[in-house]
Amino acid sequence: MKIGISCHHTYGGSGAVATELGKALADRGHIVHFINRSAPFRLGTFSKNIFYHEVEAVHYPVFECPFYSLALATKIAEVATYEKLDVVHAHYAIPHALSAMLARQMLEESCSDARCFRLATTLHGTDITVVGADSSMHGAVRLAINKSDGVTAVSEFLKKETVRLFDPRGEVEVIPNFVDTELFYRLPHTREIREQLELDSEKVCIHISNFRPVKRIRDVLKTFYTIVQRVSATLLLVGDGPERSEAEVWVRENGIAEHVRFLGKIDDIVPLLSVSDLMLMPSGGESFGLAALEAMACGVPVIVTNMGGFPEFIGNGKHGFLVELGNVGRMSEKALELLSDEKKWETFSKNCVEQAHKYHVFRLVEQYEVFYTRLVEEE
Ligand code: GMT
Repeated sequence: MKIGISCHHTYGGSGAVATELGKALADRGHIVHFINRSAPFRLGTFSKNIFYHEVEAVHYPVFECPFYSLALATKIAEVATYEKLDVVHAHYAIPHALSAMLARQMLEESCSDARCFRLATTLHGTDITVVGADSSMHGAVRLAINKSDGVTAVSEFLKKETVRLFDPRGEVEVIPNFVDTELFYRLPHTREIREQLELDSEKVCIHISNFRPVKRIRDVLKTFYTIVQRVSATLLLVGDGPERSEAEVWVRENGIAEHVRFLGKIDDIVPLLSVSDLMLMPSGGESFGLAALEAMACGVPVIVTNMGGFPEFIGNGKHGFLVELGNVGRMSEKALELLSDEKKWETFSKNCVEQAHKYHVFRLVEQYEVFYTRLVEEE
């Protein structure tokens, strides 16, 4: 098949999922065209069957801001025509699915017998739970969902939220996030990485996110604060975003700065996960939580909240612990339980790897292939 993919190129789960899916489809012989503002952060170097088309929105003094969504629609229409795309897969209802919808109208307008692509939309979370819930965007998200030929959500939780908030006309299929366990595994030799991070024999906690309020960085820091009072530990903070500066102030004011490393945005997180003993992810409403699955693939147990998509793939007392939102006391108690019991940690770590294998990219890419085939055959 010839598949166009449009996604956010920035550091985050949806871009990672879209890019890894594109790469896996290309490996299986499909031709994949990324149509984006910038190359997605995990795309890497040239690879057979993958093409990248950059969308440039015009900067003109009369316009207050460039019309990216319109430029994207025009580019999708162009690529669909010249490359004869079977499917355009939009990751996020807005702007990608809306732009693809508009692209389709452009094609219908320009040539009535043009063979048009089918529109697949994957909902990742924020477009439903935050943006779509805002009245200014609600109608746009609903239209994008209803005009897509097929819609997937990354968890049962997100599917339920979509149905509750938008009452879509068609079915929403759940295809969960996935991980390539051939790339995400615990590296056996970590001495050099530990040296680079100036780690001694202490326990290592990790948090990876875009530091948005939903990630509750303050809960990460408070949990770690209690941990480091009891055991020798370092916290690796990977990523960047609006709450980072405040977090830097907090660790200084609370006297734990020497135990916390702000590493910024790092694409290859496997070496960091390989030296980690525990992931802290106390988010308030994660539609899936890809970073947790990637940590589990590297044998890192997780402390997460008991909400959103987490309970669908993380077993409480098996792969880590699911704790009520904001209960940092319980989070640190459970973290310490794991960090101070080697045998228990080993069992959890093994369970995590086994669980991550159930979400191997090979399995999930097949589900996407079946989904695309159905859309094309339904035409
Ligand atoms: O979590 C973020 O803020 C990034 C966001 C994105 O758009 O990249 O992640 C969303 O999509 C991921 C991939 O499907 C999910 O694993 C994340 O849980 C989801 N984030 C939220 O729901 C907050």
